[in-house]
Amino acid sequence: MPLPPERLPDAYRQMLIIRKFEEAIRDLYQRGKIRGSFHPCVGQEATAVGGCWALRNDDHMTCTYRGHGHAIAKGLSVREAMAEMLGKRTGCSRGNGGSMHFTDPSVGLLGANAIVAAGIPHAAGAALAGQLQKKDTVALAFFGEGAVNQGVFHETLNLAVIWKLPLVLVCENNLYSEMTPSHETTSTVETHKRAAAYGMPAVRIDANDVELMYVTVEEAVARARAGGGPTYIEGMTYRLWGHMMGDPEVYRTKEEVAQARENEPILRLGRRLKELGHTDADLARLEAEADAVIADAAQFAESSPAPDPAEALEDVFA
Ligand SMILES: Cc1ncc(C[n+]2csc(CCOP(=O)(O)OP(=O)(O)O)c2C)c(N)n1
Repeated sequence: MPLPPERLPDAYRQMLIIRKFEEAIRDLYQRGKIRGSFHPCVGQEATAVGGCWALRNDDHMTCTYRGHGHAIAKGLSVREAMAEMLGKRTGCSRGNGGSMHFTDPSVGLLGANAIVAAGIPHAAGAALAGQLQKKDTVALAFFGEGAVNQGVFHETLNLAVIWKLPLVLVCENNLYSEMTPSHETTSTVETHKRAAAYGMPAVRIDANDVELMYVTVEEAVARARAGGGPTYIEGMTYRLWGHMMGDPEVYRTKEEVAQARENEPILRLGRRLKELGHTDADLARLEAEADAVIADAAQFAESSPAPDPAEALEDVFA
């Protein structure tokens, strides 16, 4: 089932919220209000929105350290996400996790993960749990193409087929693993061919097209829910900002990035909305609504208290 055209303005606003979230936290980082670094998803908003919008609230999702967009698209409150970035008690992980540990079980967000490929078996575990409990829930794992050389990637894909797990594997192929062009590290850069070798449906798509992303994931989710097992989707995209704050970006040219900007998902959805008859004023109104969400979240986060040092060990298991 395609994304109905009447939902496209909402998708545009949602992608803008994610883009503006990254812009706002870059500003806070530069003002010294966010410690450490973070990994922006600017340019990859369509994989997050198209992918997560095809899921139900009770479906599970895991994502990577580049996961702010995935988390927000799955339903994490923007206020809680912003507060987590600032290490505040009102953050989704009570200020203890930060950028790479966005988690909210109430919306099926099992967690972002800093370990390359680690979210893949976690999602498979959630899929297995749903299967054993005879629920019709599905789990989706987002990961980068750098994950395909990790052992757990292969172990999980193998078992997912054998056990017919209700699992959707979404590889966001942005051509670079951290700061290394993927063809320098990966023998089969068309990663869906690896997945196909395990015996599951595997496709490669233009994932900067949010409608295509949505319909592809939606079909995979429907198959998984009906007992048809896992699907692999390799979504071709591009990271417009550096790998992390402070990345000198010496591994790619400015011309390459400028060219990629012509193909970025928000610009493309804006063009599509205009083809459908939406006006510049309509798009400006959606952008103003996104700005308001971010301003509210920033105000909430900045005015929230820091965690009390006495709480430091409260969520520690052992
Ligand atoms: C197991 C493991 N090895 C190494 C690293 C260091 N590391 C951080 S990001 C990264 C590259 C990941 O590339 P990719 O999966 O393509 O994701 P992208 O950064 O492009 O989103 C590496 C090797 C890590 N976090 N985890």
